[in-house]
Amino acid sequence: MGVVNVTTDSFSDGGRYVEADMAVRHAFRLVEEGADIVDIGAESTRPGAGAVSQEEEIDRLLPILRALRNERIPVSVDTMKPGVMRMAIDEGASLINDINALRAQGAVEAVAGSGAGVCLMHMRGNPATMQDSPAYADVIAEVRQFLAGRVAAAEAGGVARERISIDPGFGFGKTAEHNMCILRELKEIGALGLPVTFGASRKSTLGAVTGRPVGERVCGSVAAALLAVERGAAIVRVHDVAPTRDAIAVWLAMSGQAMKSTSELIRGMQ
Ligand code: HH2
Repeated sequence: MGVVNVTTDSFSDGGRYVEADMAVRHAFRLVEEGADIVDIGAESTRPGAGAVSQEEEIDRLLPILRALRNERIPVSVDTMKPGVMRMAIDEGASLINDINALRAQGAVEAVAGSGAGVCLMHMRGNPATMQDSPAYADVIAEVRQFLAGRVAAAEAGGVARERISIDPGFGFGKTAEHNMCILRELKEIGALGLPVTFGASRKSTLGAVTGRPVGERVCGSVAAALLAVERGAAIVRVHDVAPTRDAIAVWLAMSGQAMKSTSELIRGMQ
């Protein structure tokens, strides 16, 4: 899954693709590099980022969704707002990627009535406060329990299990130590029996490990994505598609496995 941030303030690429035509060009580039899904987000979730109104989010997303609609590119929309989810589904999005795991009022209903897939992510608190001293007795157990609860809520609201992916939320209300534990124990998240999405791309924990600023975290990001795939992730959400794809292709070839297409997974969800 390649990331297209249509925002002014995303931590790694804010402002670069805020014009619709640049965002569309970037989406095509990511597909050329080997992305099976493009994930388009119009509101940064960086700690302390400014809130974006529903109207603004729709204004940013709509021209991009329309431009990609007939291109047979599976599009994911990264949003927490039910109104934006409904618009995105109407405009042909295959997947709703919700860092808030459909907790907003009306979010389950917005997805339930459609054939779209949904990614339910764990986040402690909200983006404004999530990094204020996050603490867990057992981070894996708590993330698992939260995700199991959100899957149950989605299913009870009419979202078929086959349409759901889960994400432990690397960097969302977690210290670097928590994040490393999540990657180390990723199979425990997969043990819930649903496809796992994982996103560590360019995040600050990789900076803490490598000592590198955000623009120099490609190698660290590729290493994290590869470890996640090796530990069972079905979808890795990345900014640097080509190097990630190469790393996964080499690992699969060396271990005698074939590359799986996540677009097949998404089609299977519909
Ligand atoms: N991370 C970010 C945003 N959306 N969605 C899922 N499912 N998993 C993630 O780990 C995840 C996500 C944050 O990264 P980015 O979009 O690059 O930054 P920003 O939120 O500043 O736009």
